[in-house]
Amino acid sequence: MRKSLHQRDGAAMQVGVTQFDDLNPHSLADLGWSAFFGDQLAPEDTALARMRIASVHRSRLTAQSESGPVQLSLAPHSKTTDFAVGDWVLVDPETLTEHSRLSRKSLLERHTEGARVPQLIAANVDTLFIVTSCNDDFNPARLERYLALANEAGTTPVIVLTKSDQTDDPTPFQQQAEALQRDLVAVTLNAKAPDAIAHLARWCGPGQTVALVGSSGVGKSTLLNTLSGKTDAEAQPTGAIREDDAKGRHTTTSRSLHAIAGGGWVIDTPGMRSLHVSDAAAGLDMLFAEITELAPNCRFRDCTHEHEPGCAVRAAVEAGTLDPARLERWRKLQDENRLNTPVLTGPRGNRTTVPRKRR
Ligand SMILES: Nc1nc2c(ncn2[C@@H]2O[C@H](COP(=O)(O)OP(=O)(O)OP(=O)(O)O)[C@@H](O)[C@H]2O)c(=O)[nH]1
Ligand SMILES: [Mg+2]
Ligand SMILES: [Zn+2]
Repeated sequence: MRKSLHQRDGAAMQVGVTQFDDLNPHSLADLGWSAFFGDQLAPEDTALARMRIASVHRSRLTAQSESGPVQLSLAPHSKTTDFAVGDWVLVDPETLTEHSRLSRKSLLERHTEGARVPQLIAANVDTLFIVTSCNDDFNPARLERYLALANEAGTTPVIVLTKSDQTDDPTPFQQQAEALQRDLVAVTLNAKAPDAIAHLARWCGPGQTVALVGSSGVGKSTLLNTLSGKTDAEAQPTGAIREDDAKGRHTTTSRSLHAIAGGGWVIDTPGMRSLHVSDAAAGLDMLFAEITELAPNCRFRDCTHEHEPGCAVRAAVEAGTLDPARLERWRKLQDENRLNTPVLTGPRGNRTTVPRKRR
Protein backbone atom coordinates (compact mmCIF):
# COMPACT_ATOMS: atom_id res chain seq x y z
CA MET A 1 0.00 0.00 0.00
CA ARG A 2 1.40 3.38 -0.94
CA LYS A 3 2.09 5.77 1.86
CA SER A 4 0.76 9.15 0.94
CA LEU A 5 1.70 12.38 2.68
CA HIS A 6 -1.90 13.44 2.57
CA GLN A 7 -4.91 11.18 2.57
CA ARG A 8 -7.01 11.83 -0.46
CA ASP A 9 -10.58 10.70 -0.57
CA GLY A 10 -12.47 9.84 -3.71
CA ALA A 11 -14.32 13.15 -3.80
CA ALA A 12 -11.13 15.18 -4.06
CA MET A 13 -10.16 13.18 -7.15
CA GLN A 14 -13.32 14.11 -9.06
CA VAL A 15 -13.13 16.11 -12.25
CA GLY A 16 -13.32 19.82 -11.59
CA VAL A 17 -10.47 19.82 -9.09
CA THR A 18 -7.63 21.67 -10.73
CA GLN A 19 -5.04 19.31 -12.21
CA PHE A 20 -2.14 21.42 -10.98
CA ASP A 21 -2.22 20.94 -7.30
CA ASP A 22 0.53 19.45 -5.15
CA LEU A 23 -1.90 16.83 -3.86
CA ASN A 24 -3.39 15.62 -7.13
CA PRO A 25 -2.11 13.20 -9.76
CA HIS A 26 0.21 14.47 -12.48
CA SER A 27 1.46 12.79 -15.61
CA LEU A 28 5.20 12.28 -15.78
CA ALA A 29 5.36 14.88 -18.57
CA ASP A 30 3.55 17.42 -16.36
CA LEU A 31 6.11 16.68 -13.66
CA GLY A 32 8.91 17.61 -16.08
CA TRP A 33 9.88 14.17 -17.35
CA SER A 34 11.44 14.19 -20.83
CA ALA A 35 13.49 12.05 -23.21
CA PHE A 36 16.63 13.35 -21.46
CA PHE A 37 15.65 11.25 -18.44
CA GLY A 38 13.96 8.43 -20.38
CA ASP A 39 17.22 7.79 -22.25
CA GLN A 40 18.91 6.99 -18.93
CA LEU A 41 16.62 4.07 -18.11
CA ALA A 42 17.86 0.49 -18.40
CA PRO A 43 15.37 -2.28 -19.34
CA GLU A 44 15.35 -3.57 -15.73
CA ASP A 45 14.32 -0.10 -14.47
CA THR A 46 10.77 -0.44 -15.84
CA ALA A 47 9.57 -1.93 -12.53
CA LEU A 48 10.69 1.19 -10.66
CA ALA A 49 8.57 4.30 -10.16
CA ARG A 50 9.87 7.66 -11.40
CA MET A 51 9.49 10.50 -8.93
CA ARG A 52 10.69 14.04 -8.44
CA ILE A 53 12.28 15.22 -5.18
CA ALA A 54 10.02 17.86 -3.60
CA SER A 55 11.88 18.55 -0.34
CA VAL A 56 15.13 17.50 1.29
CA HIS A 57 15.40 17.29 5.08
CA ARG A 58 18.19 16.12 7.34
CA SER A 59 17.01 12.52 7.41
CA ARG A 60 14.15 12.28 4.94
CA LEU A 61 13.08 13.10 1.42
CA THR A 62 9.67 13.81 -0.01
CA ALA A 63 8.80 13.42 -3.67
CA GLN A 64 6.07 14.13 -6.18
CA SER A 65 4.88 10.96 -7.86
CA GLU A 66 2.30 10.38 -10.58
CA SER A 67 -0.25 9.79 -7.83
CA GLY A 68 0.64 12.69 -5.54
CA PRO A 69 3.19 13.43 -2.83
CA VAL A 70 5.01 10.62 -1.03
CA GLN A 71 7.61 10.27 1.68
CA LEU A 72 10.68 8.31 0.57
CA SER A 73 12.99 6.04 2.51
CA LEU A 74 16.69 6.34 1.79
CA ALA A 75 18.71 3.50 0.32
CA PRO A 76 21.39 2.32 2.80
CA HIS A 77 24.26 3.94 0.84
CA SER A 78 22.49 7.30 0.30
CA LYS A 79 22.62 10.57 2.22
CA THR A 80 19.93 13.24 1.91
CA THR A 81 22.68 15.76 1.02
CA ASP A 82 23.21 13.85 -2.24
CA PHE A 83 19.82 15.08 -3.45
CA ALA A 84 18.57 18.41 -4.68
CA VAL A 85 14.97 19.55 -4.92
CA GLY A 86 13.92 18.88 -8.52
CA ASP A 87 16.00 15.70 -8.90
CA TRP A 88 14.48 12.70 -10.67
CA VAL A 89 14.81 9.45 -8.75
CA LEU A 90 13.87 5.83 -9.36
CA VAL A 91 11.94 4.35 -6.45
CA ASP A 92 10.92 0.87 -5.39
CA PRO A 93 7.10 1.16 -5.65
CA GLU A 94 6.47 -1.34 -2.85
CA THR A 95 8.75 -0.01 -0.13
CA LEU A 96 9.02 3.59 -1.42
CA THR A 97 12.77 3.33 -1.02
CA GLU A 98 14.89 5.52 -3.26
CA HIS A 99 16.86 3.30 -5.64
CA SER A 100 18.92 5.69 -7.80
CA ARG A 101 19.12 9.29 -8.96
CA LEU A 102 19.09 10.17 -12.66
CA SER A 103 21.67 12.51 -14.18
CA ARG A 104 20.66 16.15 -14.03
CA LYS A 105 19.79 18.40 -16.96
CA SER A 106 20.90 21.39 -14.90
CA LEU A 107 22.20 21.91 -11.37
CA LEU A 108 22.23 25.14 -9.35
CA GLU A 109 24.97 25.07 -6.74
CA ARG A 110 25.85 27.65 -4.16
CA HIS A 111 29.47 28.26 -3.23
CA THR A 112 30.08 29.85 0.14
CA GLU A 113 33.30 31.07 1.65
CA GLY A 114 35.32 28.34 3.35
CA ALA A 115 32.91 25.51 2.44
CA ARG A 116 34.61 22.55 0.79
CA VAL A 117 31.60 21.32 -1.14
CA PRO A 118 28.96 23.52 -2.74
CA GLN A 119 25.40 23.45 -1.44
CA LEU A 120 22.85 22.07 -3.89
CA ILE A 121 20.14 24.66 -4.54
CA ALA A 122 17.96 22.90 -7.12
CA ALA A 123 18.19 20.48 -10.04
CA ASN A 124 16.55 20.21 -13.46
CA VAL A 125 15.49 23.85 -13.44
CA ASP A 126 14.59 25.36 -16.83
CA THR A 127 14.36 29.01 -15.77
CA LEU A 128 15.94 30.77 -12.82
CA PHE A 129 13.86 33.68 -11.52
CA ILE A 130 16.43 35.98 -9.92
CA VAL A 131 14.22 37.98 -7.58
CA THR A 132 15.00 41.49 -6.35
CA SER A 133 12.79 44.44 -5.45
CA CYS A 134 12.27 47.97 -6.76
CA ASN A 135 13.92 49.31 -3.58
CA ASP A 136 17.30 49.28 -1.76
CA ASP A 137 17.73 45.55 -2.40
CA PHE A 138 18.42 46.30 -6.09
CA ASN A 139 22.15 45.86 -6.64
CA PRO A 140 23.66 45.23 -10.12
CA ALA A 141 26.86 43.63 -8.74
CA ARG A 142 24.85 41.09 -6.75
CA LEU A 143 22.54 40.35 -9.67
CA GLU A 144 25.60 39.61 -11.80
CA ARG A 145 26.64 36.90 -9.32
CA TYR A 146 23.25 35.24 -9.70
CA LEU A 147 23.50 35.55 -13.49
CA ALA A 148 26.88 33.79 -13.48
CA LEU A 149 25.31 31.04 -11.36
CA ALA A 150 22.36 30.62 -13.76
CA ASN A 151 24.59 30.61 -16.85
CA GLU A 152 26.98 28.09 -15.38
CA ALA A 153 24.14 25.81 -14.32
CA GLY A 154 22.62 25.73 -17.82
CA THR A 155 19.38 27.51 -16.86
CA THR A 156 17.82 30.60 -18.45
CA PRO A 157 17.92 33.59 -16.07
CA VAL A 158 15.04 36.08 -15.78
CA ILE A 159 15.20 39.07 -13.43
CA VAL A 160 11.98 39.44 -11.46
CA LEU A 161 11.58 42.89 -9.89
CA THR A 162 8.96 42.75 -7.15
CA LYS A 163 7.27 45.58 -5.24
CA SER A 164 6.54 47.61 -8.39
CA ASP A 165 3.53 48.88 -6.39
CA GLN A 166 5.89 50.60 -3.94
CA THR A 167 7.70 52.80 -6.44
CA ASP A 168 6.49 55.64 -8.65
CA ASP A 169 8.28 54.31 -11.71
CA PRO A 170 9.70 50.77 -11.93
CA THR A 171 11.05 51.32 -15.47
CA PRO A 172 14.57 52.50 -14.46
CA PHE A 173 15.00 49.31 -12.39
CA GLN A 174 13.93 47.22 -15.35
CA GLN A 175 16.27 49.04 -17.75
CA GLN A 176 19.26 48.70 -15.43
CA ALA A 177 18.56 45.01 -14.93
CA GLU A 178 18.20 44.24 -18.63
CA ALA A 179 21.56 45.91 -19.33
CA LEU A 180 23.36 43.32 -17.19
CA GLN A 181 23.46 40.57 -19.81
CA ARG A 182 22.70 40.26 -23.51
CA ASP A 183 19.09 39.22 -24.27
CA LEU A 184 18.23 39.30 -20.58
CA VAL A 185 14.56 39.91 -19.73
CA ALA A 186 13.54 41.75 -16.56
CA VAL A 187 9.91 41.76 -15.42
CA THR A 188 8.42 44.20 -12.90
CA LEU A 189 5.43 43.09 -10.84
CA ASN A 190 3.58 43.15 -7.55
CA ALA A 191 4.15 39.66 -6.14
CA LYS A 192 0.93 39.90 -4.13
CA ALA A 193 -1.29 40.71 -7.12
CA PRO A 194 -2.94 37.90 -9.11
CA ASP A 195 -1.72 39.41 -12.41
CA ALA A 196 1.86 38.45 -11.45
CA ILE A 197 1.01 35.05 -12.99
CA ALA A 198 0.35 36.62 -16.40
CA HIS A 199 3.72 38.44 -16.30
CA LEU A 200 5.58 35.16 -15.80
CA ALA A 201 3.35 32.82 -17.84
CA ARG A 202 5.82 32.40 -20.72
CA TRP A 203 8.28 30.57 -18.43
CA CYS A 204 5.63 28.55 -16.60
CA GLY A 205 3.55 25.81 -18.19
CA PRO A 206 3.14 22.04 -18.08
CA GLY A 207 6.49 20.31 -17.61
CA GLN A 208 8.41 23.55 -16.95
CA THR A 209 10.39 24.11 -13.75
CA VAL A 210 11.39 27.51 -12.37
CA ALA A 211 13.34 28.29 -9.19
CA LEU A 212 13.21 31.48 -7.13
CA VAL A 213 16.49 32.86 -5.73
CA GLY A 214 17.45 36.20 -4.16
CA SER A 215 18.00 37.97 -0.86
CA SER A 216 15.70 37.53 2.11
CA GLY A 217 12.62 39.73 1.98
CA VAL A 218 12.39 40.28 -1.78
CA GLY A 219 9.13 38.32 -2.00
CA LYS A 220 10.10 34.86 -3.25
CA SER A 221 7.57 33.03 -1.07
CA THR A 222 4.95 35.73 -1.68
CA LEU A 223 5.37 35.18 -5.42
CA LEU A 224 5.29 31.40 -4.98
CA ASN A 225 1.98 31.68 -3.13
CA THR A 226 0.54 33.79 -5.95
CA LEU A 227 1.83 31.42 -8.66
CA SER A 228 0.61 28.28 -6.90
CA GLY A 229 -2.73 29.74 -5.80
CA LYS A 230 -2.41 28.04 -2.42
CA THR A 231 -4.98 28.55 0.30
CA ASP A 232 -3.81 30.44 3.40
CA ALA A 233 -3.40 27.15 5.27
CA GLU A 234 -1.10 25.65 2.62
CA ALA A 235 0.79 28.85 1.81
CA GLN A 236 4.53 29.24 2.31
CA PRO A 237 5.09 31.55 5.31
CA THR A 238 6.20 35.10 4.42
CA GLY A 239 7.75 37.73 6.70
CA ALA A 240 7.94 41.51 6.98
CA ILE A 241 11.15 43.35 6.07
CA ARG A 242 13.03 45.99 8.11
CA GLU A 243 11.91 49.53 7.34
CA ASP A 244 15.38 51.11 7.30
CA ASP A 245 17.26 48.89 4.82
CA ALA A 246 14.57 46.69 3.21
CA LYS A 247 16.27 43.52 4.48
CA GLY A 248 14.21 40.40 5.28
CA ARG A 249 14.41 38.05 8.25
CA HIS A 250 15.12 34.70 6.57
CA THR A 251 11.58 33.43 6.86
CA THR A 252 12.05 30.46 4.49
CA THR A 253 14.57 27.93 5.80
CA SER A 254 14.41 25.03 3.33
CA ARG A 255 13.93 24.40 -0.38
CA SER A 256 10.70 22.96 -1.73
CA LEU A 257 8.90 22.20 -4.98
CA HIS A 258 5.30 23.35 -5.58
CA ALA A 259 2.79 23.07 -8.41
CA ILE A 260 2.01 26.28 -10.36
CA ALA A 261 -1.73 26.88 -10.84
CA GLY A 262 -1.61 26.88 -14.66
CA GLY A 263 0.96 24.09 -14.98
CA GLY A 264 4.65 23.67 -14.20
CA TRP A 265 6.61 23.70 -10.96
CA VAL A 266 8.23 26.36 -8.83
CA ILE A 267 11.00 25.90 -6.26
CA ASP A 268 11.20 28.24 -3.25
CA THR A 269 14.60 28.74 -1.61
CA PRO A 270 15.82 30.52 1.53
CA GLY A 271 17.21 34.05 1.05
CA MET A 272 20.98 34.10 0.49
CA ARG A 273 23.27 36.37 2.44
CA SER A 274 26.22 35.91 0.11
CA LEU A 275 27.01 34.16 -3.13
CA HIS A 276 30.59 33.49 -4.18
CA VAL A 277 31.64 32.69 -7.72
CA SER A 278 33.67 29.54 -8.15
CA ASP A 279 34.09 27.16 -11.08
CA ALA A 280 32.07 29.60 -13.19
CA ALA A 281 34.41 30.62 -16.03
CA ALA A 282 31.90 29.84 -18.77
CA GLY A 283 29.09 31.52 -16.83
CA LEU A 284 31.18 34.68 -16.48
CA ASP A 285 32.14 34.69 -20.16
CA MET A 286 28.45 34.63 -21.05
CA LEU A 287 27.56 37.29 -18.48
CA PHE A 288 30.27 39.66 -19.73
CA ALA A 289 29.94 38.76 -23.43
CA GLU A 290 30.81 42.32 -24.55
CA ILE A 291 34.20 42.02 -22.80
CA THR A 292 34.74 38.37 -23.78
CA GLU A 293 34.24 39.31 -27.43
CA LEU A 294 36.66 42.25 -27.36
CA ALA A 295 39.51 40.29 -25.73
CA PRO A 296 40.73 38.54 -28.92
CA ASN A 297 41.45 42.00 -30.38
CA CYS A 298 43.94 42.83 -27.62
CA ARG A 299 47.61 42.74 -28.68
CA PHE A 300 48.49 40.14 -26.06
CA ARG A 301 46.61 36.87 -25.87
CA ASP A 302 46.73 36.86 -22.05
CA CYS A 303 45.90 40.59 -21.74
CA THR A 304 44.52 41.46 -18.31
CA HIS A 305 42.98 44.67 -19.71
CA GLU A 306 44.73 46.54 -16.93
CA HIS A 307 47.98 48.09 -18.22
CA GLU A 308 49.01 46.34 -21.46
CA PRO A 309 49.51 48.37 -24.65
CA GLY A 310 47.09 47.65 -27.49
CA CYS A 311 44.26 46.63 -25.17
CA ALA A 312 40.96 46.57 -27.07
CA VAL A 313 38.90 46.44 -23.87
CA ARG A 314 40.39 49.60 -22.39
CA ALA A 315 40.11 51.24 -25.79
CA ALA A 316 36.36 50.53 -25.68
CA VAL A 317 36.13 52.17 -22.25
CA GLU A 318 37.98 55.23 -23.60
CA ALA A 319 35.69 55.35 -26.64
CA GLY A 320 32.68 55.30 -24.32
CA THR A 321 31.27 52.02 -25.64
CA LEU A 322 32.07 49.96 -22.52
CA ASP A 323 30.96 50.94 -19.03
CA PRO A 324 34.08 51.24 -16.80
CA ALA A 325 32.07 50.07 -13.77
CA ARG A 326 31.21 46.91 -15.66
CA LEU A 327 34.90 46.25 -16.44
CA GLU A 328 35.69 46.77 -12.75
CA ARG A 329 33.04 44.22 -11.73
CA TRP A 330 34.26 41.79 -14.42
CA ARG A 331 37.75 42.01 -12.93
CA LYS A 332 36.53 41.41 -9.39
CA LEU A 333 34.49 38.34 -10.34
CA GLN A 334 37.27 36.93 -12.55
CA ASP A 335 39.76 37.24 -9.69
CA GLU A 336 37.35 35.69 -7.22
CA ASN A 337 36.61 32.82 -9.58
CA ARG A 338 40.30 32.13 -10.18
CA LEU A 339 40.97 32.11 -6.45
CA ASN A 340 38.04 29.82 -5.63
CA THR A 341 38.24 27.37 -8.52
CA PRO A 342 39.88 24.05 -7.56
CA VAL A 343 43.34 23.43 -8.97
CA LEU A 344 42.97 20.70 -11.57
CA THR A 345 45.47 21.11 -14.39
CA GLY A 346 48.44 23.15 -15.53
CA PRO A 347 51.36 24.62 -13.62
CA ARG A 348 49.39 27.64 -12.40
CA GLY A 349 46.43 25.47 -11.74
CA ASN A 350 44.06 27.71 -13.63
CA ARG A 351 41.50 25.38 -15.02
CA THR A 352 40.72 26.12 -18.63
CA THR A 353 37.24 27.29 -19.54
CA VAL A 354 34.89 24.43 -20.24
CA PRO A 355 31.63 24.67 -22.15
CA ARG A 356 28.39 25.14 -20.23
CA LYS A 357 27.89 22.19 -17.97
CA ARG A 358 24.93 19.89 -18.27
CA ARG A 359 24.87 17.59 -15.30
N1 LIG B 1 3.86 45.66 -1.53
C1 LIG B 1 4.49 44.53 -1.83
N2 LIG B 1 4.95 43.75 -0.83
C2 LIG B 1 5.59 42.60 -1.16
C3 LIG B 1 5.79 42.21 -2.51
N3 LIG B 1 6.46 41.06 -2.51
C4 LIG B 1 6.67 40.72 -1.22
N4 LIG B 1 6.15 41.65 -0.39
C5 LIG B 1 6.24 41.67 1.07
O1 LIG B 1 7.63 41.57 1.41
C6 LIG B 1 7.80 40.82 2.62
C7 LIG B 1 8.79 39.67 2.39
O2 LIG B 1 8.21 38.72 1.53
P1 LIG B 1 8.62 37.16 1.55
O3 LIG B 1 7.82 36.53 0.46
O4 LIG B 1 8.56 36.58 2.89
O5 LIG B 1 10.16 37.26 1.09
P2 LIG B 1 11.17 36.06 0.79
O6 LIG B 1 11.96 36.47 -0.40
O7 LIG B 1 10.44 34.76 0.68
O8 LIG B 1 12.11 36.07 2.09
P3 LIG B 1 12.94 34.85 2.78
O9 LIG B 1 12.03 33.68 2.90
O10 LIG B 1 13.33 35.43 4.10
O11 LIG B 1 14.11 34.60 1.89
C8 LIG B 1 6.41 40.37 3.02
O12 LIG B 1 5.92 41.28 3.98
C9 LIG B 1 5.60 40.46 1.73
O13 LIG B 1 4.24 40.68 1.95
C10 LIG B 1 5.30 43.08 -3.56
O14 LIG B 1 5.46 42.85 -4.75
N5 LIG B 1 4.66 44.23 -3.14
MG1 LIG C 1 10.64 33.00 1.68
ZN1 LIG D 1 43.07 43.83 -23.12
